[in-house]
Amino acid sequence: MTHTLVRTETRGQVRVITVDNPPVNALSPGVPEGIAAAIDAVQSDPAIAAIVVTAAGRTFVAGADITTLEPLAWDPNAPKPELNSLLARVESSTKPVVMAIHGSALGGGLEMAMAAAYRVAVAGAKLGLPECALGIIPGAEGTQRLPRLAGVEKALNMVVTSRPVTAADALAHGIIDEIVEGDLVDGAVRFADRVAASGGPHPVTSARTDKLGTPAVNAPLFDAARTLARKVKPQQPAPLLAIDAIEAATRLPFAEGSKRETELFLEAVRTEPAKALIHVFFAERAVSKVPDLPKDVTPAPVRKVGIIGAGTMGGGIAMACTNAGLDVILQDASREGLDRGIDAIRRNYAVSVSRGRFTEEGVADRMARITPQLDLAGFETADVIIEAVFEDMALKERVFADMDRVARPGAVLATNTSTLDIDRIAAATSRPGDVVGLHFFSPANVMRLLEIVRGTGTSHQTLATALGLARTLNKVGVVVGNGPGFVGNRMMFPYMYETQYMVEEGATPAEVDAALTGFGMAMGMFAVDDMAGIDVAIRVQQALGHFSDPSERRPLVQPALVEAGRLGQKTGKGWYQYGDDRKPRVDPEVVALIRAKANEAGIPQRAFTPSEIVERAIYALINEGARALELGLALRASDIDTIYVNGYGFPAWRGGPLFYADRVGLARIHARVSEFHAQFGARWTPAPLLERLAREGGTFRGLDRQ
Ligand code: 3H9
Repeated sequence: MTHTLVRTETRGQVRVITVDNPPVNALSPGVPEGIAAAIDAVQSDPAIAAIVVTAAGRTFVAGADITTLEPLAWDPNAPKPELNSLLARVESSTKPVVMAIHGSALGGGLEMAMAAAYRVAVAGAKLGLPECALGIIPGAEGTQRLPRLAGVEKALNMVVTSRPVTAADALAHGIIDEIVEGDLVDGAVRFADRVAASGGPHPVTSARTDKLGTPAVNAPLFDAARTLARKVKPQQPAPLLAIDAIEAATRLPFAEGSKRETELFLEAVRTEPAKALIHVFFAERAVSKVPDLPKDVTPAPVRKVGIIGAGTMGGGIAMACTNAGLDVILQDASREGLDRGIDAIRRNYAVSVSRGRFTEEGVADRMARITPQLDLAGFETADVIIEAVFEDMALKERVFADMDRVARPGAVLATNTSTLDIDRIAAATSRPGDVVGLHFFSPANVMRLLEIVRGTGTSHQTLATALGLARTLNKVGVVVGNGPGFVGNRMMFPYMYETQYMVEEGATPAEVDAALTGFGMAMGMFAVDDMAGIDVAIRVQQALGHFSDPSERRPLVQPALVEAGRLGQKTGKGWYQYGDDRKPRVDPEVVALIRAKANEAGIPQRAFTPSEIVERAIYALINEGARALELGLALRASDIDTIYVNGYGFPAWRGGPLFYADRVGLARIHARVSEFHAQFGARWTPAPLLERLAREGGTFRGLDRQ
């Protein structure tokens, strides 16, 4: 039986058109045609006075179908999804059309809704034009209709930030006409009856000009929007192109403005950031698909989480859980540790309240759902227990033996280790099937990445529940294998060492960091090292067994900084010095220390260009990523991209390290890695997978699609 994408029913004198294209009612082929046909069907039907368009399932139409937009990014001859004729039908309907919105009306979904005479929504609905987050611009007349409904300033803000607005905000700005209490379709039909009875005339969005302002009023708005776009999304053309399209709405008649929008849309979709951001969109959604996980294994419900260890990680995880509405038992063996942990949580929440992110009541509710305690009483009621104690195998083994003793059968037993062997930890229990790694990233309540480490014995059920928990916590859970450093840290260390070697060869930390942030990294490597703690980095590299071969080159300055008590931000000094504002400042003492160490070791000094810095740092990351992929530590190349974009500040608009490598060209990357290999020796041995793909003219993306 074929699925009907668009169905209709009649309620009194109202024809209700329901889009039913799970999961998010995207405007996939067949949907626009179905809606248009359903509208056409009643144009001359005297029994129908109005039309309601709504959607089945969890959301209104969440946009054009991105799978049909992706080919456009890669192939200039691919056809643009055609939505304009649907919009014309909606707008020119002889019967007033009321769009009934729940869930999200995004992109093409909102664009279709804005073509109607009226829009109503439930209070929880979200409305937005998030196209710039995909590196494109609204391409179905959204840049022309939104300023007509909401005014230029609001339209600019919504499009440049890509952030959806609430129904209340949409009502206040004229984007919707009413918020419906109770059943949405009932309310929409009542609204439709009312407007039909009024006899019209009904509003025609494209004909409106009352909110389009004047050139004098608009000029500073466009200036401000362009400044904001350059600041928040430097190196991305889409926001600026979207602003141009909105400006066209204010200067040109509707039809010409729409034509200009199409030109700008096609320009945006063919850029590198569009390719990369669309890749990232699908990559983030692919992570939940684990090929060998049977479909009938579904996540067990998680309501209560026990956390062992109230340090920075334990506290952050507790906040992530309570923010998601879960109950938390937070245990620490020492009264002092527990008090410090709870204090830190309180302080963090106070900052959130002062920034208006949470209300006092919201925080009180969150705190009330955290039970601090010194023992494991009540842990038998937890669905998941997460260990977040010091990175010490003997200690973790003891903690897991305790967890095994108290946990109810079937509870997930998780470790937050970033370095240790999950199988050894699991062996301390009588139920290795229930054990999994949940590697949160600091601060755990903020960072979206969660590495889900699958041990040899981890059961399908445990894995499914871990993936479900990641979703509950609004995190991107990526399943990785149990190898030293898993995927993220395994790749980060070669990258970090290379930045330090360049500094020893004549660059400065500030030069290296500037080159990396210029490339688009959220932070430079030295600033990251200072933030995480230089002593911590050294402990992790020891735990990973790096430099066990005494003939290997090893960083010289990092240990000297630790010896000098320069541990990073926490001591006010590390690779940089820090004032109260926690901003890194160049410290001549460190530069002198670096030169002294290099001199002692007889390392010749020279100048570096930013592009050389980027190549040495980022290609080290790519080469190790290829190795991790080949070893099966990641399920797909795009999982590695997802890890780096969500956990390590890699620019999403470059798609992640392996996507970026594809775009540079693997032959070129391989050639450069081989040069570094000849120059620097074994640490630059090209990964066999990189070598093979370069030879065969393949790509990481192609590998994922096989
Ligand atoms: C646009 O409209 C362009 C127009 O201006 C111009 C055209 C000419 N298309 O996120 P989830 C899939 S651009 C195709 O996990 P949630 C997604 O891949 C579009 N597929 O759900 C996933 O598939 P799978 C502007 C889509 O409940 C599944 O749906 N719109 C689309 O956490 C579930 O997704 C946007 O940018 C799509 N548009 O969140 C909105 N959307 O199950 C993008 C989703 O196989 N979407 N899928 O992995 C979202 O932000 C979220 O999906 C949403 C639901 C908030 C709606």
